[in-house]
Amino acid sequence: MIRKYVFGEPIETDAVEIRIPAETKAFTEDHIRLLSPGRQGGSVFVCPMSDGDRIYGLGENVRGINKRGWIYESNCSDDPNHTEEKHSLYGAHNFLIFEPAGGRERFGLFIDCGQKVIFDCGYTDRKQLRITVAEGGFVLYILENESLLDMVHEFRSMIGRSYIPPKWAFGYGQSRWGYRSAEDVRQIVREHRDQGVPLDSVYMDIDYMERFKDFTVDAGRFPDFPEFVEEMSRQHIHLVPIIDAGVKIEKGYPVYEEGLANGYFCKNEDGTPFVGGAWPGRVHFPDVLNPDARKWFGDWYRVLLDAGIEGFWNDMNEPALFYSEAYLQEAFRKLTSFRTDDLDIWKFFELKGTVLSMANRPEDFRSFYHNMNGKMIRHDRVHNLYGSNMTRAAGEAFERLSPEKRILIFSRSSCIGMHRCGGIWMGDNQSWWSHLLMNMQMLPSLNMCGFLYIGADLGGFGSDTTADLLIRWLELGIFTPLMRNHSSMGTREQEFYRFGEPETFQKIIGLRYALLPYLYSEFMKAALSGGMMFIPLAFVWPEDGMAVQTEDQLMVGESLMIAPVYRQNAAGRYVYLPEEMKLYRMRSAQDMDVEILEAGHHFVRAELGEVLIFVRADHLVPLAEGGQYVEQVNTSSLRLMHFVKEEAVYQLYDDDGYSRNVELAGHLTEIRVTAGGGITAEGAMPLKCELI
Ligand code: MIG
Repeated sequence: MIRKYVFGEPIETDAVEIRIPAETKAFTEDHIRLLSPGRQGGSVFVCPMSDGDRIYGLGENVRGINKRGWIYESNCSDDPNHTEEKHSLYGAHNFLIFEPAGGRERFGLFIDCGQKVIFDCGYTDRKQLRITVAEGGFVLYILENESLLDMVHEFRSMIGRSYIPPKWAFGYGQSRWGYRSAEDVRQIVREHRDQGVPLDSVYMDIDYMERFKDFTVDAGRFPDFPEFVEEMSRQHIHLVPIIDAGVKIEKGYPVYEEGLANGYFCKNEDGTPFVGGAWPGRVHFPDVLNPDARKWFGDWYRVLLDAGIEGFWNDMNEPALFYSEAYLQEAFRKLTSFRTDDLDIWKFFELKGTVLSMANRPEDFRSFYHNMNGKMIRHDRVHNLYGSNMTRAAGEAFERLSPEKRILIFSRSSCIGMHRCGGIWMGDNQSWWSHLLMNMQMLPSLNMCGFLYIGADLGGFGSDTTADLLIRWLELGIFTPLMRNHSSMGTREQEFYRFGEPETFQKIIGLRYALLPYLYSEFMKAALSGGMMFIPLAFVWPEDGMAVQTEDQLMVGESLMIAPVYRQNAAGRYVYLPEEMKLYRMRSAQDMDVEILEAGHHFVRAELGEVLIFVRADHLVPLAEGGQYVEQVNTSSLRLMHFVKEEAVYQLYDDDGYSRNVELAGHLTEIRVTAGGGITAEGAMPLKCELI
């Protein structure tokens, strides 16, 4: 059951795909009360909370799966320090489910708008959920449903099918900010292939461009780029270049010239293009909220598609603003004035602040405009839609330019709605053990909001990693659809071959490739049915008080539960089993030991390099032989991890890995195992199976 309420005059976000008639009577919900339908200061909703009430959702954010006890802000931010006290990261995901401890009714809530929204989940008052929508119109949806999982399905049916990448994008990717030349890339590929560590993609960060100009490739460092793309593709490697939001201001640079001539950049109040600072220096921001400008910007991806590129990542699209030209000038003036000042401590702080607070100033975000169908809309009203629409520009262009084949695209900034045209990565995390846990806890919240193709920088982006952190992180990363090792310039090098134990990496990453038939099936089934791939235990065992509190284990798809180790020097961890399960302790796809564990609390041994996979009763996990790249994985000969008490049935999904039309290309095989060990496989594809 979905009810829709319109407040003021909302700006269309295109987040919701189905037509839902708006309620004609005033807002009168039992669950949540409208405190002030204010204009200035926004609208405020409140909902009392009792002990044990929980809040799920809100997508990309810090802290646990249950969001209660902190205050979150949907305000897309370029903040590379994801510490616990932060309120916003790169995304704005305004969907939550309120799950009462007892008596009252569960409800879901989605606030559809592009301006700032504050979710005070019991921070100001422990007994109150308080939601404030900043000034401007918005649409509020209230959902009711039988269970948490049904509620997610209902929400997802509103917002439409999640983005589906090409299958190769489920392979392992190596990335680093700082690969400067074709030779750098060749070396990475050589190391992986020589040492038998599977690899499908190498990412190209801003270093590949000619002075950070979008849609250029530095000809000195990447001579004959199309030939290089071809050379890589012969080795089954996909190059994935980055695209930034800001377009360099430079006479003669065609992206700049065209954008300027057509008025496709964001504008100041006086109609001149807004000038900001980003990697290329002074930039204009393409007005991707204007449909014509969006199409124009998207068409530029063709330059790289024509060179043979099949995947992209979109960065700096919150948008990240190093400075605005206006503030820069003001800062210069101020700094000069300090020269003659006596600079007491307060003045000194002001001097420091003048420079240190230059980036991402709210005032600057209120100073420029978008042209939305002829109307000038101030940026802060639609701030949270900007990155989404940059990625939408790409997604829509790919549908035109590559109508048959799926193209990989994922974004840093996002908003609900963008889940239909791209995935996301979780941005600039750090090589901290706590961020491994944060990575895990973000996964289900993102799935709830429609984002299925997701992953974090494995090993950590900022700070120096260690071999054990990278290995433990990969032990989680082998389950995430986007599996990429990425790190920042200036940090310790993080490719597997920097650590002198190639076999460990070969085995762990190899396990990912063996699990591919299962992971791809679960991803596709989640995409096609509007379900989740990463599911909190609370959603599966809602009556089990212990399961409900377990936030460091997850179901991955229908058959298996993971319990990653996220503490340094731990040789195992505590695991809670809501029911009897079969543990596969895996050192590789071939080397494992198996035991059945009863329901309850366990300390489970997991040495470095051992992955714990718990299989549910009457469930199967198909395992392939593996391969050096996705295309090499043979999905027609499978070993079955299984825990069969009566009978287990598994629907295996597969397709050609490329076709956009998955309805046509996709096929299911039903694998059935009976208690006696009988196996049958029925479906489109001939399949050989054996039990392990
Ligand atoms: O201001 O392109 O999140 O993945 O390596 C930093 C350089 C800009 C931020 C991205 C990161 C990328 C980096 N970028």
